[in-house]
Amino acid sequence: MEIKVMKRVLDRNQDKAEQIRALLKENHVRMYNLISSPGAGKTTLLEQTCRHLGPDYGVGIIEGDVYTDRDARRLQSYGFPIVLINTEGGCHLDSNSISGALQEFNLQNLRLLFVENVGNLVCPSHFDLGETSKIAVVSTSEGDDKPIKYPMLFRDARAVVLNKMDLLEYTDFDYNHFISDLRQVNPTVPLFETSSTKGQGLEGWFHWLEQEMKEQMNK
Ligand SMILES: Nc1nc2c(ncn2[C@@H]2O[C@H](COP(=O)(O)OP(=O)(O)OP(=O)(O)O)[C@@H](O)[C@H]2O)c(=O)[nH]1
Ligand SMILES: [Mg+2]
Repeated sequence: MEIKVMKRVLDRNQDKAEQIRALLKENHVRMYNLISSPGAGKTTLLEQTCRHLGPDYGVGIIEGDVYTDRDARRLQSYGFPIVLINTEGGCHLDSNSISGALQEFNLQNLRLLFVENVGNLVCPSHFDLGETSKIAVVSTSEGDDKPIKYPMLFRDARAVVLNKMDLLEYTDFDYNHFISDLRQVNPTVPLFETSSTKGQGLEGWFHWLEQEMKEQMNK
């Protein structure tokens, strides 16, 4: 019985996600769904990315947070439209809430929409938001075993950011182990090794994003 209920929830979510994907495509907007465990550095990465792209790039942000507006406030100063979704205890965003949030944007002014999902490596991976791509963010202080323990996200991700590289030497994170597990789960996904607080290693991420946007223009 419970399984049937869950299937209905996921089916409904999937239908709405497909509608969102079509709407975004029609408006030439790419939507990136950032997923990580709490504190891996999603907001910090977004701060750096917003700073790099500048206010005229056509960026929008949907900030998913359980209760607070703290991350949305951190991102406010970059001058991009931000819509906050408080899940009130929910461990992930769903396509219905994204659909509501999209009505707050003028899609014709947007090229790139970032979604910061709720900090969680499991639930957000199961809910398609209609995104163009999922981005997995993981950090060295979480341990090197995440790709194998949470393969769904790493399998689906179009890019992986390994953040907090500045802390590598203070942890027991085994870099080779991480790479070998990641490649087992996803042999080809681009990997960016960054320190978002120190601003290191971000050029590759920025370059990849810009290439993605160029691809969009050529479509
Ligand atoms: N040393 C170090 N700290 C970082 C780095 N990136 C983020 N942090 C710190 O890690 C903490 C969490 O970063 P956030 O960007 O808020 O992480 P988040 O993934 O948005 O967290 P939630 O929204 O709670 O899931 C903050 O204190 C950041 O300053 C990094 O590359 N190196
Ligand atoms: Mg955050």
